[in-house]
Amino acid sequence: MKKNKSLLLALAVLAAQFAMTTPLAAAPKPLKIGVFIPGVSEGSPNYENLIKGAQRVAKDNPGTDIKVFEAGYNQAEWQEKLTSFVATGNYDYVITSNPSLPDLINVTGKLFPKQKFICLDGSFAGNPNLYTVLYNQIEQGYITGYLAGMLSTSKMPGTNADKKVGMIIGQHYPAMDKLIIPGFEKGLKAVDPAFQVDVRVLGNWFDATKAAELARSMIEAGVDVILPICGSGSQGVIKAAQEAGIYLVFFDNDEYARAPGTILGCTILKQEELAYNCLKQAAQGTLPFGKADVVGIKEGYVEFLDTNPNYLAKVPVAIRNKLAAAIRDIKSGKIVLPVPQI
Ligand code: RBF
Repeated sequence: MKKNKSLLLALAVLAAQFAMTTPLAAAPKPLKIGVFIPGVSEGSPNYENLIKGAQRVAKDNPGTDIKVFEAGYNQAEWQEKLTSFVATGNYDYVITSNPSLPDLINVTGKLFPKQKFICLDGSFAGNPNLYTVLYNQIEQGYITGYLAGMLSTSKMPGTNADKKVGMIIGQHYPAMDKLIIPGFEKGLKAVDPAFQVDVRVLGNWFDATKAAELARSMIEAGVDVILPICGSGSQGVIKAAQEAGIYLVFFDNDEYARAPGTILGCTILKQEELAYNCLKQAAQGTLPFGKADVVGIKEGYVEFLDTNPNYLAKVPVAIRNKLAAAIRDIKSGKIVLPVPQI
């Protein structure tokens, strides 16, 4: 008995020494995450990938609770819905993605001064409870425009001599007008300064029938490549492009499989990765709340998908080589595309 006691004592001393000298990695703690979707996730890859990023964190941190709230398409209701979501939630972090959200967070945040927010695809510095990350969409636009211009001036079937390509956008907003459109134009003009962009506004992020009509009228006017940025409305653009035998380039996500041979390029945002990394850092106490970051090609969060079989099969090698060179030039700093204040 005595022997057992002293053995136990020795073991306890050893265990205590081990605990003091060996810093064990902190076990991942369960989190309460609120995902606020300003719209509807289905058909909008940035939202779908935001949810996936949060779900990956939940896998790493067992016991984590995720609530996803879709605020719908009526933007006039978003402020009130954000406030109600935060009020009921008791979340460690509310994560969202949209350029218009920092302004709403600044209002709602005043009512809940302990709530931490993370906003991707948006930018605001100086709120100690908010961390934002903006994508360098000048780079994203440039790469996509450079490809669109080269496709449009190629001898590929369905193209014409007009130096005209199109965009169908959900609506105008500062990131669209100061980053995406100027970046796209810059890429086009790197192919030929005569290029013009025909920009049509859908007026929402879902109406595929109207998006198809806009695409048809553009195609009649001589557009042979279109970049749709209109959420689930893009399905209508795909239909019209397939009917007419023209080409599409896409933003945000790997969309090649939706229209093989029609969609000839995707410049994606690594939104799932970014959401995951931000939440992990927040949980570890290292996310710099109050700061506004920008990430682009160099940081690995904007990427052109150049190994897809549809891209390799359809896009001539001379075009692919030029695009690869432009991407290398952005990475090396030979082409600099800084992001202005939005
Ligand atoms: N993009 C989508 O794919 N789906 C949407 O429902 C959507 N809604 C938006 C609402 C507002 C008010 C703003 C400013 C942008 C919206 N976007 C939407 C665009 C999105 O933030 C991003 O700019 C594009 O997806 C291009 O990366």
